[in-house]
Amino acid sequence: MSTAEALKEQILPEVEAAADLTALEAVRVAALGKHGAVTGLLKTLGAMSPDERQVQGPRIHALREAVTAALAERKAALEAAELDARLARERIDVTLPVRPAPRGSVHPVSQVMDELAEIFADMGFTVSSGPEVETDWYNFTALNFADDHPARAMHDTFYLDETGPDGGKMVLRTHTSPVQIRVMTSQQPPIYSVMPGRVYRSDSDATHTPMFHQVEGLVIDKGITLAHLKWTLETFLKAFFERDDIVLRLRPSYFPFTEPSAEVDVGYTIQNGRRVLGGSDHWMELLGSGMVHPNVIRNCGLDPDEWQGFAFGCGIDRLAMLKYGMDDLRAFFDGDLRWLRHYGFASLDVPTLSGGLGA
Ligand code: 2U9
Repeated sequence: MSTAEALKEQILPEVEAAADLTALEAVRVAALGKHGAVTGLLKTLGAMSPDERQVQGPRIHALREAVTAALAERKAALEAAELDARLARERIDVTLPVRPAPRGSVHPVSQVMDELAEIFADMGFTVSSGPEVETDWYNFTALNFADDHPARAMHDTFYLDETGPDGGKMVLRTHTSPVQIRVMTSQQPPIYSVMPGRVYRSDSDATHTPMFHQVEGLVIDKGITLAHLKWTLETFLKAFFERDDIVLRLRPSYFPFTEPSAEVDVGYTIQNGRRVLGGSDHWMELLGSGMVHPNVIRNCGLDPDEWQGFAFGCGIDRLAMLKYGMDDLRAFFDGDLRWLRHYGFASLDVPTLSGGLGA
């Protein structure tokens, strides 16, 4: 057997046995490197006689090609195996949830705010918001509360020590009505907007908390009447309580900012000892409302002979209690996780009219 054949029988099994790319590189250097066995054999060609070179030349070159080919084949196999191992190691199961299911839940007040915003948005209303610390002017004066008017005492107001930018008193807003003033003084009518938010009154018992949530609505347009007000409230309440048999009754009332003013009662029936909204066997007071007082329209720089409107206000906490059957207002603000887990809503349940609000 020639030296070339002997080397081939030695090197090819070494190539095959190389377990990884580092071992294979060592085999390559030992065979084809500067001082490798095959390289050494190639160097012997120069010292051979022409006849001998004619015989040994093809053998030695064939050896080099066989070793080179075997090295390339083994390298490709090892690289493919390494890639497979890496893919297996770094495999991601895209069907697994990205994070554990959320443990928090949406508070019923937030849920009701989302629901009513959806309903009014479907009716063409925008949603407006404003500051919770207000000046006396926005909270009272612009709304036609005279300085010495007893109606100011109707709201148990939290006054701040600081004075406002206009030099007047600052208050924690007692209703969301100052947002309507801000909207009317910054936007051109027609205005169709609802204002949900926190309000503050110094009052605390089973049915009152010092902070509670209100939604008020405002329409300013031409030719607006009480009929538009009643239709709007009926349409909203039917969608909100998901019942077509909601009946409303307007009773005369008094608010400084509306004239005429009306308390709005909603009819209910008793079923299995529980109050169920709908029908007109019994009545409960649910909202306050009225036609926006001409003085308020004037205070906002508009001509009351040109623009009329209606407004309404309602406690959001009360809406939530009625819809979801909760009986103690104070539980809303206790932060009791058991209560929240029972009454809370899944964070991804976005309420829509088309998707079903109660879903
Ligand atoms: C402007 C003009 C008129 C908003 C209104 C009521 C009647 C009302 C109470 C219901 C229960 C508040 O949460 S509650 O205590 N609200 O009775 N609110 S009309 O009238 C406005 C508001 C702004 C510029």
